[in-house]
Amino acid sequence: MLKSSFTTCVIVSEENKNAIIVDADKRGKYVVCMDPLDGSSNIDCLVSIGTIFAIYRKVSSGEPSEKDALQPGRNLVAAGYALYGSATMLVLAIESGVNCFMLDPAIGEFILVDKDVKIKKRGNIYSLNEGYAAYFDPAVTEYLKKKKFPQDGSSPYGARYIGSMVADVHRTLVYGGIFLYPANSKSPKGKLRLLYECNPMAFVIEKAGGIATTGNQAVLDIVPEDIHQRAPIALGSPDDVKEYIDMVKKHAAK
Ligand code: P6P
Repeated sequence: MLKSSFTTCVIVSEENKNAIIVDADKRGKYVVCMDPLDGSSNIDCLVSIGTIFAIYRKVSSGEPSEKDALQPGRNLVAAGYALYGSATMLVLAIESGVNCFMLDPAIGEFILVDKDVKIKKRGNIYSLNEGYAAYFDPAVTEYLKKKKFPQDGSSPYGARYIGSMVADVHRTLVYGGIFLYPANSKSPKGKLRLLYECNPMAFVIEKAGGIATTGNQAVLDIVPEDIHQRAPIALGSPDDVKEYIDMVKKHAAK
């Protein structure tokens, strides 16, 4: 579909080892990085899954190549996802903000249902796979302890983890809180892919007023070196992510 849209010249997909270079007679000016069906391991149990996309302009001169996809997320023109859940929702982030479109199957059209979406300043949900707790960095362990056993008289956070990034990020966008897939001793770069998972979701969350960090730097500032490279990520409500960043800094200072 993208090739026949005459708008793209390079396509990076989670499903393809190498970037797809569009035939010269069908080329356009955009570079698209995508995860066509993220969370597909959840299909058999009917958990929500999704498609994630990130769109850049080709900025280099000459023949398109895989290198045209190695741009920092700051260069994104647009990004977003389609969530296939109890309804089908298209979430599109552009420079001016985030808009949500729900599919109305009766008319086969996507209807604008949430305009200029902004994430809560602080939520009360944390979301990560605690099955890796044995391998967590001390900063992650202490951050989680603070969420579960707050010492300031506040209520503990709720724990929610679906294991499908599009569903976990959409819940975070709508309800607030923090989603994390941090690095750990078994996965020093985390698991999620920078170009077609971390960057597009970071772009959506930042355009909605949230923060997306590796713990040490903004995800969107990473200059990619490989189209399938991984990156650690913590994203969501600004106050929640700032608290996490402060915890990482505290442990880095030790
Ligand atoms: P884990 C799904 O396989 C996926 O790529 C993301 O959608 C999801 O956030 C993550 O992996 C889940 O990974 O290690 O918690 O099973």
